Amino acid sequence: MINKFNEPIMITRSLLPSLDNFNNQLKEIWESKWVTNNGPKNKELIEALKDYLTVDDLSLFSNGTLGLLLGIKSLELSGEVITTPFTFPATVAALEWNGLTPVFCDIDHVTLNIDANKIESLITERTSAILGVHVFGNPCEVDKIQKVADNYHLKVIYDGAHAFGVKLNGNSIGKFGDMTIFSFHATKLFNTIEGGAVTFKDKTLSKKLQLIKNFGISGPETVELPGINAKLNEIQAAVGLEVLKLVPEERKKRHHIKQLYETNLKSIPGIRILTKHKKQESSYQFFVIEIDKREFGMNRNQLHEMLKDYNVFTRKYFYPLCSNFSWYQDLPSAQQKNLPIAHEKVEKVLSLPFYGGVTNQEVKQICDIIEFIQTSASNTSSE
Ligand code: T4K
Repeated sequence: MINKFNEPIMITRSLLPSLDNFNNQLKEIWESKWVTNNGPKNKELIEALKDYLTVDDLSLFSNGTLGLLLGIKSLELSGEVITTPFTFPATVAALEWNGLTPVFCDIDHVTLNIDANKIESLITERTSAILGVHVFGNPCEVDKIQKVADNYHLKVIYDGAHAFGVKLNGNSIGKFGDMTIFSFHATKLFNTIEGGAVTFKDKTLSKKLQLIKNFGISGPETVELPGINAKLNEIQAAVGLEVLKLVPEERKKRHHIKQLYETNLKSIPGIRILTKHKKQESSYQFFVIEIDKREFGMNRNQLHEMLKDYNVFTRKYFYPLCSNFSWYQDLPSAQQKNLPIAHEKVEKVLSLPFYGGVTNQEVKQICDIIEFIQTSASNTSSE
């Protein structure tokens, strides 16, 4: 028998600065009395993130979803956008709120990203863009996607909510396509509690994004476009400035945890570990496994439930598929027969607890529990 944990082990825990350091930031903000509307902490964070992400420019938002929604708005798209069904609801909601129709494309069976080879067959006269998601921080096939987009004059947007700090062949992930969106939610390795950023290729978008997230206001008496309020406030920016200092150490810890998981899980039958591309710098955002029911002896849902008995809380990201939302039931691209890989994978994938605060002992115990569950399941099925 394996012992259960005394305290729940969650999928993640927010990376937060020391209260002393945060209080120093707060003191400066209080003294300045400038608490929002593109203040000094926003400006400082933009510079720090440009440096960290090695991008020329970026725009901060109150959360990743609004970054995506308004980023798409700024590109003035119309008609249909080809995207993945295997993502967080925010991706597809951003299209919906822009009056765009998602066209769901099946996913790659290894990376779980949009299958770049299947995009072209979905292009119609109404297609205006491709919206890829770097799922679990693993980059889409950016070169192939760009080639298709160039051939058909389509925009390329990447939802990089999980891809903070990812590099591909040494290039920042924020430099691919026309636009990339990052999430700085409390569950992300780099966080501003709630927050997000947009990086973009077209330099003129810098001003447009600034306007769009600030009611379209460009001066005390000038409104240039119909905008909205999606600003990151100074306190969120201050959290970001402090959390960014913790990121290198947190990444090292997560790298170690990832290796520990890999070592301890690799010999358990029926587990595939989702790995990164060879020439990729990881975001260390998730640690994800795939369960093969036949080899493992039980399915992903059963494992997910059994782990709860041991006080281990895993997540079935991204179940359910976005194409299964009731409001898409009449879309041809949302039909199950068109998305076989997405339907298969969404039943198999499980995200395990992954954050710098998990101890070696805890990782080892989680792996022992999974192994114990697997051995018991295969003994039962062979009886
Ligand atoms: N695109 C993609 C592909 C995304 O995955 C997301 C968000 C977005 C766009 C939109 O970005 P944002 O608008 O959120 O910036 C979480 C996050 O809320 C969400 O940001 C994230 N993706 C998604 C994958 O995960 P939940 O509903 O699973 O989170 P929740 O509240 O269950 O928290 C998970 C665990 O995190 C808890 O068990 C404990 C820990 N936690 C959570 C919170 C809220 C903390 O330690 N502290 C906290 O404050 O969605």
